[in-house]
Amino acid sequence: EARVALVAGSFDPITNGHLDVIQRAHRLFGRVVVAVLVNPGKSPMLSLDERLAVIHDTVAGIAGIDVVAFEGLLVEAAVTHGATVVVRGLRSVTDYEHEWPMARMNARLLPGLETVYVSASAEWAHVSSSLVRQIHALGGAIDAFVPPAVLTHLGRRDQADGK
Ligand code: COD
Repeated sequence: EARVALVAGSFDPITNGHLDVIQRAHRLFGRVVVAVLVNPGKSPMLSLDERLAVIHDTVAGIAGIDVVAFEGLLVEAAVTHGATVVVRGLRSVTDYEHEWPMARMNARLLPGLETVYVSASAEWAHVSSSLVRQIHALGGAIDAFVPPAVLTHLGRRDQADGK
């Protein structure tokens, strides 16, 4: 029986690095739930609705990938959506140091929940949402780092703002 993999994050905005992790999780497990954290912290670039819409547009047409919002504990989202494995991307030793206690804690909170890591692709390992937000806020081009739907969405918003 196919396992459902949970790929959770703030996705503010989704980057090509995230998309790579989602596609690889899909290849490994066949079914993926992309879980978008409701509150991504201070000064979000995209609202929850925008982050959901952008990810929907990006994975549209790929059978077996669902996009949901979640609030509260990751383990609760896993239970709600029937996921038994969490897939995370690892860019660096620093990522691992941050990831290890989360993986162990999540397994304590939900026995049997496994965390699987995919190593970041060399092409995207330097890309993070926070750098993309910074570049965009300062007027730089982000099109090399994010799926096209991010740009479409930002373009629509600028139009609505009369920019
Ligand atoms: N290449 C490969 N992987 C990447 C890249 C890249 N360029 N960029 C990011 N990633 C990976 C990250 O390593 C991560 O695996 C994933 O993509 C998502 O990244 P982010 O930064 O968007 O999301 P995070 O790390 O901020 O998400 C954190 C969670 C939402 C998972 C976390 O806050 C959480 O679990 N919150 C719920 C509360 C909870 O349960 N807390 C207790 C946990 S023990």
